[in-house]
Amino acid sequence: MTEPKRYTVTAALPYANGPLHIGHLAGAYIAADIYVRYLRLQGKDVIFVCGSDEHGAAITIKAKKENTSPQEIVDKYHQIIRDSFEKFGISFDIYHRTSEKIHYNTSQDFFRVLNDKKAFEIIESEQYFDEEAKQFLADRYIMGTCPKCSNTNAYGDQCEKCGSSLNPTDLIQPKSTLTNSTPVLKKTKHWFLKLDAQQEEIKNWLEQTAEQNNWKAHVIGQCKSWLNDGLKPRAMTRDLNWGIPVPQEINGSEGKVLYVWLDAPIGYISATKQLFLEKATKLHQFSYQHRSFENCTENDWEKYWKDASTQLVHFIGKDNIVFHCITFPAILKAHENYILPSNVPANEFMNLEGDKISTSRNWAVWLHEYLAEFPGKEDELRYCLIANMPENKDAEFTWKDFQSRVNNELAANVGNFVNRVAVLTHKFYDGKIPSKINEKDQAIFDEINALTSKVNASISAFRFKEALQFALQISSVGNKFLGDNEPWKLIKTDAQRAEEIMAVAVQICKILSDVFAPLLPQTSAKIRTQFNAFKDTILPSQILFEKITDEQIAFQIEKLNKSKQSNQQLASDIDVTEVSNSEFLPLKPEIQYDDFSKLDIRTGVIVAAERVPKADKLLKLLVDIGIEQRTIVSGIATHFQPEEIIGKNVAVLVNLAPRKLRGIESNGMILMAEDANGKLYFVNASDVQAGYTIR
Ligand code: B3M
Ligand code: ZN
Repeated sequence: MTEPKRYTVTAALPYANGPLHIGHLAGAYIAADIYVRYLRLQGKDVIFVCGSDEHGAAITIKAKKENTSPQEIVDKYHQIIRDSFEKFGISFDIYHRTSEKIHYNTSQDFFRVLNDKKAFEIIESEQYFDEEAKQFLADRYIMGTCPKCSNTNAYGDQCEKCGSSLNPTDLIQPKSTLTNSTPVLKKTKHWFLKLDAQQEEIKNWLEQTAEQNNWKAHVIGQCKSWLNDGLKPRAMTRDLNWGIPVPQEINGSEGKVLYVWLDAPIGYISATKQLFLEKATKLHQFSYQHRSFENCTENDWEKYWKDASTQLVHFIGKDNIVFHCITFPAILKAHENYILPSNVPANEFMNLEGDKISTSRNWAVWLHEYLAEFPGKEDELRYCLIANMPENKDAEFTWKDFQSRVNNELAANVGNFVNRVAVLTHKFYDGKIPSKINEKDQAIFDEINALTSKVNASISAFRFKEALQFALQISSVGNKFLGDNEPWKLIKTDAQRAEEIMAVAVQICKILSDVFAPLLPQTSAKIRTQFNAFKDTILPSQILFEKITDEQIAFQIEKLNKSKQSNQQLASDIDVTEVSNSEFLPLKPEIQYDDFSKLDIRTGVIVAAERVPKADKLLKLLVDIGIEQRTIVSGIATHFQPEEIIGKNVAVLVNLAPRKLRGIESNGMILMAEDANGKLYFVNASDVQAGYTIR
């Protein structure tokens, strides 16, 4: 395959509806950042684009939850996310947002072109409409009972209890979450991308590209299962008031916005346009680029999206595979003139302490909190997330593992090596770097160079975990080299040899700093600084990695336990309602007030009670109802002893027609409450006397 001329690397646009957590980092951003830093170091022409995804129901639902406007939500979280990325050192060339004008224009232009090229068909279908809120309901705005498992809180697109994927019309007793009213089906027209017509074309392209570029098995596997099911037309518009309007001049556009999954990936393109616009006008500040943009023009963005010698790579999490491997390529193909991705090295999910990361359950390690609680330790987290990266299967982050990896791998291996070299250089040579290398030490360099090549090959193949392991082997080799040669002893017997050994050791530190540059950029920079860029005299030695203490870990685990406790509380509250929902009797049909007012219910006091002979269940009661005393026969003998209920306040239905039970005329009925297990309780108002009306 010919070497690409340039690279366009994208990382999924996070929804601006919440802060970032470690799942985001491990899913897409660290992988993308390693790859891009690596390409830059190889002198490649590469751009790295990302931004906030500010449309879709994800945003409007969050706004509703926080009782604010979608605009406030996206403004707030865009800042938080952007800030966390920057502090953590994810080296985007631009972090854009989909609310920018340039993005609206780009997306609407795409829509126009697709429309002109007949990539859409307009399909009329029935969708749920909330008559009170006067709007069509996005899937997530409809809740009801799951037809598969009877969960009463299933969403229009999915039941979170049994995991079934649903259509809103599958729900039993659907309710609008906006107004709690029952939505009605109403006809509406939408623009559907004719994916069915593109099936063969997409299939051929995918199979060929995946084969040629060695796509991950789980990624191509997911694509194949979509293709096997047969691609179906997919709606690219929505009836919503939050999003990019369908271009006005198109017939029937009123009230319609672009589907968020149409505009979001176009966000990569508009971010690129913005990047070159800023570069061309020299406005651009936030950049890790080494490549000079000096003579670029604002039109240069096109090379990164339209030139066949550009390689396009999308870094995403596995939940976004279909949109990046099928829908977006189909859009780009239908538009024509655009290149398609060469690879989509999606990661799987990172779990946390045995559970799925969940924003709503606050089961996450939030990036902004980590940055505040472990200042200057970005690489410690980055290291753990790479070492456990869910490249081909779900993986797990635990705080204990974090501690042991930092202490036993980073500090004990890398930190220890670099520190020993720095300390000895100060001790023996007043910090002056020994530089005389003896040819006979070539073998050690051969070994290390072989490892360096392996690191590079692994990064090129998107195997970041493996790359990190090879990188760590370099410092293991360094440690062993020092241990085998013991320069601290040699210095007394053979000073020249000791100096040669130390010269090799310093070189290994330099190689480590180079190899770590894409993987652990902060560490790489620290080593370089410590050794004064490997020129002349080094700086006073400093610890590279502090040990993570048991207290720090206990604090984090405690924090998670607190979320777990409040979740359990929440779950048990829910359980109570769920149990009672299923065990209470169904509600009776509605009655009018008149029906109710026929009942004459009064407070009473039991003045006497005795068993009814030969009737296990019956007690004969004398009840004071204020106006008179009544004999009432009640079926409560298996629940109460006669003597224990004398003096009890009760509620009595006094106008029930008399009836005879075991020969005794009963004049009324004592009201009882019965729980799910059949246990009975008196219904009473405390502190009242007999004779009051209950109504
Ligand atoms: N915002 C979904 C997500 O955050 C979506 C990705 C868009 S990438 C173009 O998982
Ligand atoms: Zn279900």
